Amino acid sequence: MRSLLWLAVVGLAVAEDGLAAWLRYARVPGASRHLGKLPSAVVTLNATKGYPVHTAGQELVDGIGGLFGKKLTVAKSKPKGTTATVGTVSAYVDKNPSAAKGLPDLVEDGFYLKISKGNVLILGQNERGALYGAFHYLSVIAQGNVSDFTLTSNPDAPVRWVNQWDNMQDGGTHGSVERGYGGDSIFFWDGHIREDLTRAGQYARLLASIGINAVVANNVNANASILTPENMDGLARIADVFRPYGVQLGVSLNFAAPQLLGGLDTFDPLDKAVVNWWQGIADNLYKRIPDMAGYLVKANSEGQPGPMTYNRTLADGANLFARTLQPHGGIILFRAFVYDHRSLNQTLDWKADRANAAVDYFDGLDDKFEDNVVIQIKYGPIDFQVREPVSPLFTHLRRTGATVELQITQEYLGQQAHVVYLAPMWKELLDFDLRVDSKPSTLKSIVSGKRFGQKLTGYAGVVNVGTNTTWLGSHLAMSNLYAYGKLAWDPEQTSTGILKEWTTLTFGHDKLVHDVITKISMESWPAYEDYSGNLGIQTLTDILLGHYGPNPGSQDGNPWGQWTRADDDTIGMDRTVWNGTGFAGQYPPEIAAMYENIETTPDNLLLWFHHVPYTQKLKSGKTVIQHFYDAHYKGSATAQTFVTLWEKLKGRIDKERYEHVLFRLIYQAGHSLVWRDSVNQFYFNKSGIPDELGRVGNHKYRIEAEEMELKGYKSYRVSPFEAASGYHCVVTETNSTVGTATTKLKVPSGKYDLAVNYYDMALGNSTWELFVDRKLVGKWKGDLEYELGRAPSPYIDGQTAARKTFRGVRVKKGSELKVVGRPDGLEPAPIDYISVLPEGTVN
Ligand code: GCV
Repeated sequence: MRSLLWLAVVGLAVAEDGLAAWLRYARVPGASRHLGKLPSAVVTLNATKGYPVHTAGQELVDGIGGLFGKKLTVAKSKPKGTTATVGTVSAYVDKNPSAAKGLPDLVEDGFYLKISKGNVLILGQNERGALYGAFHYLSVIAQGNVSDFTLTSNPDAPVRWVNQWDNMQDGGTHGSVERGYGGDSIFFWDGHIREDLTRAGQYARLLASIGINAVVANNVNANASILTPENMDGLARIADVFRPYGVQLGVSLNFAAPQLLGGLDTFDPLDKAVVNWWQGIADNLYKRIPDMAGYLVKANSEGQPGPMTYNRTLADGANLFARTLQPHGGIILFRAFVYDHRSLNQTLDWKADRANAAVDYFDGLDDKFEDNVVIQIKYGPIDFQVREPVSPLFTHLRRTGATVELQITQEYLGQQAHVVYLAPMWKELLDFDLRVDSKPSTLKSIVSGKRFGQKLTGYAGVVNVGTNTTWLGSHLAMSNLYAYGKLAWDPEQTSTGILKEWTTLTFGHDKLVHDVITKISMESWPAYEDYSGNLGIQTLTDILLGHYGPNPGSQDGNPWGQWTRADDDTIGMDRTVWNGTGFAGQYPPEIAAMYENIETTPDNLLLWFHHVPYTQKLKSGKTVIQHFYDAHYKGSATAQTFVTLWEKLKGRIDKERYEHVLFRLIYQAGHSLVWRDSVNQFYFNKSGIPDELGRVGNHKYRIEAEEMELKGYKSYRVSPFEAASGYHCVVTETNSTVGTATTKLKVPSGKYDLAVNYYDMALGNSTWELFVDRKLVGKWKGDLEYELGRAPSPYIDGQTAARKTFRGVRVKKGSELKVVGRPDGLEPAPIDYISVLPEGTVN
């Protein structure tokens, strides 16, 4: 009876809503065969409740209990039988002085594992390292490996932080988590720190299991009110729930806080009153949180205040905070994402270039920063695009340490409504050799501190989890968070190796499950690049609104500097030194020379560095425009296969997660076609150059809604034009009129897949019904704004365009096809077109 109860508890603990992510501790196949190779008791050295060694002991008990059904006891000293001993090296050596010689050198947070005949020794350089070791051991046995081994594992870099862009209250510029697609903030609510921080503690647990040592909880676009005494108390509560996992808290600051909150008439970083004010803040924070990690600061960028407001340098700004942190041992991550969108003029200045900004602003400052300043640099010079060259700023900081900022939340990369496994992209960036002084200088060697010898370097990942039980809004997106932690610990790990581990821990051991997830994941970034933006032109998303759907025209003609400079004949940014913005010259000479020359620039960055005619030939022999057309067809075709691949897993994983992922993959498949058609139509109209294969603009299976017989519906011209097939859709005549669009089918009798392209705006939940010969084929609701976490939009555009497909519908020649749309709120049940596709065809 007791074991039944135990199983029930384990079963509940691993309810497959995603909350446990990769820490499910689900029963290992054939678990009972391995019991003899596992410890029978846990011994925790130097374990104080609320600190990592104590947590490690608990995790070992829970983990081995869940994975193998073996119930362990916890002891302070060695009981009889096999044991798992966990603690710091120093605590171990205190008890066993003679063992010291045999132990390896560990760096901060490193761990040592020795598994022998059921006895497990887990030692950390510090308490956090001991917990990392315990998680590592549990991960290994969860993957079914119970054999003996010894391992010394040290992190590649000391800074392994995550940033949350959580606003203090809902209704910030982009909701409660800026660029977050997994629900509200787990930390803040209504201007305060949440009372219930259970999820924050669970988040810390996940992060600790992948080696992350600090979380900045509030948005870099910081609200000064984070520093009120009440909110500082709240921050201390967050630090309290992080501490058992060895995760430290960091805080984002608003540079103007002395004025906004402190009542001073200035925030000049060299003003004595300002310095004193910030010192008071640091002292007050550390009084409450003695182990606080430090600060994160975004200054003089996108409207944020900073030192340049007072003609001070960025170093003056960073050092102000650094000095106030020094007595407390904190560090400051100072962001290099500095640019002035008010000064960028595309029309008047051919040489204007946002990409130049970071190196320009940091020029000459390398030796001006205090030792506890780290410069946090986005991987590319613009903004988390689907493909960017590595930021050249990494090569300009040799004395000051740098962290590379990666984005786990898929702001420009499908917002978790599209599956995009990012590890392959990050690996490419980390492996890129920047050839400083003509010597090997991979990005990973720079951010590990090995190349230039700085002490404080590493990784910062923008994660933006929310209250959704899936954390990020999508089960598959969690492989990105897992991979981020793994690469920050050891960038030599492979994308497929990491994925394999994650899949086993998240979905189990079934080979087919592994094959399918590997294939989908490994094809996902190339596919997304293919159907969004090619040849280094950037993501081609709507950069003025949600950064989600296609809108190539939005890139140009504004001061945001993500320009493509596309006109009727040519496209691309000329970033050469000889004729362009000079950006290529910011790299060390070998790399500069490669990018300066069109012949040696890789095709995938051609339009990043060069302005060329659409007819420019690539190394593949194709023209730029034909490559665009082909890539968009290829990428969207790949996205269709994700659905059929996933469907093979029906019954092989739990229904809850199977359905959740399937829903998203079907949506992605439809939206990839929206991307394909919008981008292709846009460049076809601009260039006037037809697709050699005659696909663009020719959709033989399509019936345009505006050409059907309309009752209660009217034709509506869509903007941007390319977001609608035939540039038009239909909308109901009023907000309360039911619309019908009817047509007689001309196709031969048979079975068809019927696909309806419609728009799901965030203004209501319209419903649609599809009939063939008055028989209901199916109905659906426009509620994607609730079903998907992606940025909602109130417009009929590429963000809201979606597709609903009904497979295998029998129709006759002459059948009546009818869609009935019922508007809701301000959403007028818009329909773009209906495709009548021979079964299995996607178009
Ligand atoms: C937090 C981009 C994003 C902004 C973000 C900014 C940054 O511009 O769209 O939401 O602001 O980067 O990284 O600071």
